[in-house]
Amino acid sequence: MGVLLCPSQAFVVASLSLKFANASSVDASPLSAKASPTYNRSCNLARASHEDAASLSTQGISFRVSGSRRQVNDPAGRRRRIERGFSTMTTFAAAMQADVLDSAAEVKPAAAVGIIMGSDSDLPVMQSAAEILQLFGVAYELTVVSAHRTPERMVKYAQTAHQRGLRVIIAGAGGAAHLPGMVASLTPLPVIGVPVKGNATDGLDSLLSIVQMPRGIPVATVAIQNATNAGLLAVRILGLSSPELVDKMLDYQKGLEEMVLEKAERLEQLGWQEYLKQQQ
Ligand code: RP5
Repeated sequence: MGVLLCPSQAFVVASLSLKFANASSVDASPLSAKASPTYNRSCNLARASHEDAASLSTQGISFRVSGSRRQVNDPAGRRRRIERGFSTMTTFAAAMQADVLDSAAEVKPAAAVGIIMGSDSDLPVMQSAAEILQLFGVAYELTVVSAHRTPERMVKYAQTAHQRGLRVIIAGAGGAAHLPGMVASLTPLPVIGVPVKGNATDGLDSLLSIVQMPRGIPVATVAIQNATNAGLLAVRILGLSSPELVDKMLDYQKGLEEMVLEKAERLEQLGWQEYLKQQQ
């Protein structure tokens, strides 16, 4: 059994296979965990700066987490600290009796991108943005926020987004597509708008609603239905502070190039009639 502690609850986990953002995790040894700012965030220890601290006690064992350091006192009062960033909770498992959450093994990294849409009917289009973020390993959240049907929810979402750690918002909407623009007016974050094609028109209504923003409130608008590009643009924005994402983007672009070159070669070999026939 391994243990991950959050201030309000203690998680007992079968083995310390805990995952943290940035793929940082874990010692192999049971009952040890890596404390990191992300860990702290995951636990709501502190929307917290690196140095914020939280503590709790369980059956006489007290824990203090402060940034990337952790001290563990066992019941006998012996203090343990292994090294900056690590603690070993050797006496902890036996003492645990607090909330047991099996899902603790699935500690989610904080979302960097918020994907929102005016209706669940937009989801078949907006899922492409989520797929891209998954491909690049970018943490995201996804939900429905309607500018017209849930205006108060929209205001709250947009005004708190940057405080919650989001760095980019992707907003999709169809018809009178006011969501991206209104969200952009309420947040300092970059907003990427996805015009969704409705049933009544070809999507031009959504495109113009999203793209024709007044000076001062930009929305980066992608093509109608093109949530894929919204995801890719979000990755590129995040790449400004992540060399790893830049490398992944270069790989992705290389993949596109190879795909096209392969198609061109095949087309040239087969001739266009046979190529088309084989595509059907
Ligand atoms: C917009 O109205 C939504 O973004 C959606 O594209 C459109 C239709 O919504 P539903 O009637 O399908 O919920 O606000």
